[in-house]
Amino acid sequence: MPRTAPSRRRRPRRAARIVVLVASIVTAVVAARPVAAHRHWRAHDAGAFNQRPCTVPTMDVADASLERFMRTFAAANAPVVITGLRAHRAAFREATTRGRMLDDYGDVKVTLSTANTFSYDKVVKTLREYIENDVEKAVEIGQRANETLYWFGDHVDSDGRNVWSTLFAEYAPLSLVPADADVAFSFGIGGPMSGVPLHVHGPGWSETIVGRKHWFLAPPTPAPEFDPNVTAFQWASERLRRGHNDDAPEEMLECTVASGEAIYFPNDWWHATLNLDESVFISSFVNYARDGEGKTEL
Ligand SMILES: O=C(O)CCC(=O)C(=O)O
Repeated sequence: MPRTAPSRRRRPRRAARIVVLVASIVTAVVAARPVAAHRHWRAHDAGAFNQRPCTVPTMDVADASLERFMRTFAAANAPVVITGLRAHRAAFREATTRGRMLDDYGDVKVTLSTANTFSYDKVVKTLREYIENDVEKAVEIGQRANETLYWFGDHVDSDGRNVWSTLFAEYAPLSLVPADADVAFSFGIGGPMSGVPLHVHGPGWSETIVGRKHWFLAPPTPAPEFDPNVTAFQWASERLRRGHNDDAPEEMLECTVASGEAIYFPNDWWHATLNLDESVFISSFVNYARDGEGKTEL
């Protein structure tokens, strides 16, 4: 009897076992390999802007009702900051971590505006390029507004789809928004000292989800004087250095709106914004023409 026959029959099984073993080792090694962990959004030392007093009236969400807001602030066309929202926003914060934005939306093309008042130019990049190149770098004094890119507001793709509707569905509207009002959301991410110079439009809310956003607000008249081609950071820094207020004497209100806070910007009020940290935020532009009940329990 040839002695080689049995071993030839066993060899394929042994080879298969070796293949399975190698495959399991490779799988285990790949699984154990640390996934490139994404860092968190970063806080920033905003210098003199770390400690600005808030001159806008504030109200805790627990004391706020739609009726009280409409009577006290909407009817008077006056701004207000709502505090105490952070505990209600854990899920939305989780959906908008730096890692989730990169993993879930990194390849989505976003339309960026230049950071001047009239947002003259638009630049399209992937969200990953924007986060890793633009948000990463704090805006500096002397940086030109038309070379400073900012993402908020423009969220409809060229084919008319809104890839952000899934994310927006996770954001429960504020209770101070009437249930039957027309609401348009505008979501954004900004790097340290980015923002928008003075401009006006209809009323709405801006909630800071992550980071801090400093707001400047002035009533519709008199219109403040400003250079629309200077970044919000440069304008705000020069204003601070001058001892402020020659642009809109005594009328310019300021407040840092931190994570879990929302500001109401009334119709036609001038406003400028300055993100102090890497910040995530969402605005709700509201048609307050129609009255109604608040939407949620927030
Ligand atoms: O969030 C910002 O920085 C700008 C918000 C704003 O002013 C707007 O949406 O018009």
